[in-house]
Amino acid sequence: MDADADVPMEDVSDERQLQQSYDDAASHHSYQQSYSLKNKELSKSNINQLDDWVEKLGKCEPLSENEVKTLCDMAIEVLQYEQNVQPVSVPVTICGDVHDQFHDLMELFKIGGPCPDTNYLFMGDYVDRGYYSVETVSYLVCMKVRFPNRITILRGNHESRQITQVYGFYDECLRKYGSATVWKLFTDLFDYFPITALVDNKIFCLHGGLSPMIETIDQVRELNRIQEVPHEGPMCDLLWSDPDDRGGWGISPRGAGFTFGQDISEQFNHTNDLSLIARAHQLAMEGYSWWHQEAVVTIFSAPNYCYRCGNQAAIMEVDEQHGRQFLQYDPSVRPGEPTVTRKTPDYFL
Ligand SMILES: [Mn+2]
Repeated sequence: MDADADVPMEDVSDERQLQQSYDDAASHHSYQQSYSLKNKELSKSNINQLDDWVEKLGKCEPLSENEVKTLCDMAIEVLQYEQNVQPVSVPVTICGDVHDQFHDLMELFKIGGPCPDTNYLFMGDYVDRGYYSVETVSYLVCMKVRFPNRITILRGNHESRQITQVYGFYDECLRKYGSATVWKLFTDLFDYFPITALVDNKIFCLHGGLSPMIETIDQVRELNRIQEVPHEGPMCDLLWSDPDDRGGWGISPRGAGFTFGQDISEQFNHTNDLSLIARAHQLAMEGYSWWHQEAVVTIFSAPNYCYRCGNQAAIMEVDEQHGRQFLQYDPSVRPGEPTVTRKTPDYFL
């Protein structure tokens, strides 16, 4: 079942003109500049400020517009030097769609362990669908700036100007800030998010899936990612595609990206010496689902998606020996809501 199947197709075909203007705006950025800032240490005052923001956001209180501006400036300093295929070391805990279920994100950090004690890799879709996009994305970006080597945040298909205007983030910014300024700050920042990660050269992680225009991981490295998510082409496919039971490439019912079969996954993993493709983007009732005889795994980390799907969420721990363990969890108990008996998370290989 598609994560987006319960709503009208995210058809972006009518917005090419809008796309062009974003492309123009983004094209002057060159992220592969000098690395002089890469290892810049956070000052004590920056650390204090970030810790204050994390504490405030932890109570689900949004930052002020000025604070968001400062945060996004700091985040660009970090993210512009990350790569299209961001290298990540083990151990790491890999997470799928969070959307804007802020309280469930707090539950995720309880289940998986607090950052930076646990290393995290999030595979996109932090905004849209619910009520706390602002708090959720602010929190994750704060953690990224505070602990840049402990948390990786990839771009999902919802980290886009067009999609967020339809599915909630834009309206939420207007509601909470009275203008679109914060929406613009964050959507400009999304252009800098890495689009894929490579865990210990063996697990290729991305939001959507494969592209018929990408045979090797080096081809992903050659893309210019600092732009709005295009409507077609390799960068679009990486954020939109889905695995399928049918072999070969297929037309995606989403209107963007492709479906890809087991033959495609096996070839890609063989060509690139991979053990696994980890991706998100689709609802999984148990929080994760295997595809293509374990060549591909879907991880979905938004329990009871949209507050009504009744699914469990999961995250995948990868240890130093590349052992994998899924941790499943149910929706968090929210203040004011009736307390329900919560299942103990299942731990298994
Ligand atoms: Mn998605």
